[in-house]
Amino acid sequence: MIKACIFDLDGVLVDTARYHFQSWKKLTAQLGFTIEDSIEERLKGVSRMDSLNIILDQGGYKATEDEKRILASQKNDWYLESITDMNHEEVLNGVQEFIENLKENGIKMAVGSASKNAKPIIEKVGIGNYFESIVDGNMVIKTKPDPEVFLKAASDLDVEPGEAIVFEDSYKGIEAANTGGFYSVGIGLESNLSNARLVIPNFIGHNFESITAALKS
Ligand code: B16
Ligand code: MG
Repeated sequence: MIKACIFDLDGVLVDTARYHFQSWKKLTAQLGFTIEDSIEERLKGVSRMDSLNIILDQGGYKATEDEKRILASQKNDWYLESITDMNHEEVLNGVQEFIENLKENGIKMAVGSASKNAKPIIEKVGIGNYFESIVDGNMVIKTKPDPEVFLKAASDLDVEPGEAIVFEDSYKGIEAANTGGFYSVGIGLESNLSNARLVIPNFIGHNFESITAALKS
């Protein structure tokens, strides 16, 4: 029996990916190289430092650990600047109706995100009241594909992984959900999320009943 839903943040509840990517592009421009748009998929759900390593690697840029800390912090400053005016309009289409339906069905809800900025973003877009727990990148040691972030959220909600659905937009996040023993639902393209138990393009037209029925079929 499904008692809870755990949501990734970026790419599932809100569209912050473009702000992350713009800030990374600004950083690489400063360092004197450009990154391909195709790299964006690889950065989904990946921690700030791991993302920086992927980007520097692509540009063939060697940096010391101290320089990396400065670069990651510079990127985060630009990112925070760009999300200053985020508001409810940036909640992805169909999300508000979906979480409202879960609430009506008595389903517990949590967020499990790699982002260290998850809490202020959720408050800014005005959906904080729906979630009993927000587990962010500051609260875990192991990053996705390790299931720690989702296991912590399930424990906060007092449910077993087998009683919860995880919604994720990244391959690594789906892997984390599967390893943790959760039902995994991918948000996006089947071709990027082939490891998910179910893939939907977005939440438009979905409710608790339609998702649980699709997971059982
Ligand atoms: P921050 P999610 C992830 O969020 C993003 O997908 C990823 O692109 C970003 O690098 C990561 O958060 C860390 O974010 O720099 O704000 O700590 O998809 O796990 O909600
Ligand atoms: Mg995501």
